[in-house]
Amino acid sequence: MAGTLTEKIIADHIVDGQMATGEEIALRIDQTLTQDATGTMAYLQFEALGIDRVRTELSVSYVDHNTLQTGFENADDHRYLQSVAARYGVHFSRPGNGICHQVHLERFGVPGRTLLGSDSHTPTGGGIGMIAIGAGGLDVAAAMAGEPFYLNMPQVVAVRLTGQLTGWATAKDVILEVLRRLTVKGGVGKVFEYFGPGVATLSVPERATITNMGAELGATTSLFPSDDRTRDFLAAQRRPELWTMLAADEDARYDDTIDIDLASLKPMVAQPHMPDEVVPVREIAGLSVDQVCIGSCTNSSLKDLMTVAAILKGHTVNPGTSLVISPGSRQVEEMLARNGALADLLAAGARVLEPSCGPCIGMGQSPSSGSVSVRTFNRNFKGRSGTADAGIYLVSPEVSALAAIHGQFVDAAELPAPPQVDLPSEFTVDDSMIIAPVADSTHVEIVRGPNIKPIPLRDPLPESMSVTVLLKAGDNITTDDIMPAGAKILPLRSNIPAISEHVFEGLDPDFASRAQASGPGVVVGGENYGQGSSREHAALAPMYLGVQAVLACSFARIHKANLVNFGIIPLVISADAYAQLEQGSVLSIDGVRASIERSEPLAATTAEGVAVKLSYDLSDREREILLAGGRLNYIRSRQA
Ligand code: MIC
Ligand code: SF4
Repeated sequence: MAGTLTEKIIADHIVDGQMATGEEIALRIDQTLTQDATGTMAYLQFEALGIDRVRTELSVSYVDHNTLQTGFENADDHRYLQSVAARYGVHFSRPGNGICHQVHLERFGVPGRTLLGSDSHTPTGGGIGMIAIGAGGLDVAAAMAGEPFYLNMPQVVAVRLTGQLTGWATAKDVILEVLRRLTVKGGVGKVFEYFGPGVATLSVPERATITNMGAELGATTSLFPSDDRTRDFLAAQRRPELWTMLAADEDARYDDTIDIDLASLKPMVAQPHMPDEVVPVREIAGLSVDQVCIGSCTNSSLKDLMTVAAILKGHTVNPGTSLVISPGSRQVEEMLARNGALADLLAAGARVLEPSCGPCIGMGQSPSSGSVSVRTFNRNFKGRSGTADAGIYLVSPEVSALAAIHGQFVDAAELPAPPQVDLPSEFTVDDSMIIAPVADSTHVEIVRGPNIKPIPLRDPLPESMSVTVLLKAGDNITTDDIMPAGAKILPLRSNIPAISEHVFEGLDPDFASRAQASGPGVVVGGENYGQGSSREHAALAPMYLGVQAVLACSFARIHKANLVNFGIIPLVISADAYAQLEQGSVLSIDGVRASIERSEPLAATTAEGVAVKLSYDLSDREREILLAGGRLNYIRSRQA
């Protein structure tokens, strides 16, 4: 039967279930990646599984998020990660070596393989023709232990690219255009497969920009075929033997098709505070810009930064604007240094940071009060930058370089085409900052600093519940809303009691104390609850505070899986029920266990006697996990 590329790679890896849309399937995972902000929990959970060595083809632990060391915590966590990697057979990419997704693409990605990463932008690997999926740390720990990854068979949407980008339009504008059309919830339950004659006009790093930011659609993943451009990329990275030609069959059937004529695209911008608030840059030309940040896993490749250097060459950054650049990897930075582009960036007045996530996750460089910050990143959620009242605008590196020079948004349509940069056919390959595991590692001692606290566990699901609505939130609540990040809170990622004090802090500073005072509770949300990152702390910390269930109109994929993993029931309510529930309402839910056992809907009754129907969309396996009180309990009970 003719197949999409997605179906072909899934068919190669499926170990359970049927490839029917919406059905739960289990996939064999070839590669995993973790980063430091989610990795400490992932490895603590891996340790709890009691396996002697990872069972994947390749597992890599990156340190790229928590790189500001304002106290001992992050440095201690890095030491833990390095030692636990050495102990269990995991490659360790040292701090300073770059952002996980950029480095993984350069050094480890292989067309046709599956990659599971404890970071929502893992689909970056789709740029090289992988099925690369973001998940919570516990799912990644289980994959390292050789367990399959479970997901619902997604719909496959074709994105047909024709024509060629012209002028100042870039790969970033392709994905901004998709976001403009589909919104931040338009991709839930879908894989976006790019094809058509326009594909060959895009290099692998450009493709990776598109698959990376496909995460903002809520998509399961996005991917490109593996073709001659992929072969060139792997050859430039001195890994030519890993290339294979991969594409969908000519007559593959897709669930939907989107057409994009690359030649028609103009520079776009996502305005505050959502990645789908997209308009042409022209519409806001002249708006004054206080800060420009270039980097992140979306736009920090050698081509991106060489283009920025070529645009900035001979200019000085506008006096009213601060320009910050964080290269994607040490490879990128070293090549910029050797070819002179770094000197051009410095001469123009750029503040160059180490290769890491940096300002993208609020790890430094928070903008000034009420300011406009223009970024090449992928998320502009309110407050994520560390400045609650700043407005974050997402654009291409080219548009951001113009903003840095002029101190305002510039409509590039009026300007001559941007400088074209020549990329070398061979990249500087030096893996000395990646520590490969050794064969006999049983003697390796794992180093744990005082910041690392045990993982809290939940009891098995109770028979009935009396719960208070702790918070009523709106649509598109992000995991940054639930569990904020930033330089002050991220160092607490391996300390659940401490980090839980910050749950929902930006929306409601009293949430944590109220939750602890009120006993068992629930959170009410609208559509697309939990969009954004993969951080399982957005489930673990609420669990620690006594949250038993989330009642929402719909859920984002990764967060829903994280809720189940930590024993919080993701319950679906109607818009009417949403309207009836208020903060402070007390609900009684009877027969919880029995109903979940029988796969029947639940009902809650308010103190006023109003009945609210609570449904759910959970596989048999997920129901068992909930009954056990979470996935760690579930795995342990099965092992016993
Ligand atoms: C993000 O971009 O929000 C992060 C930080 O990379 C997260 C992971 C995390 O919270 O550690 C993600 O995207 O999954
Ligand atoms: Fe890091 Fe930002 Fe990419 Fe998340 S989105 S992995 S914080 S660079």
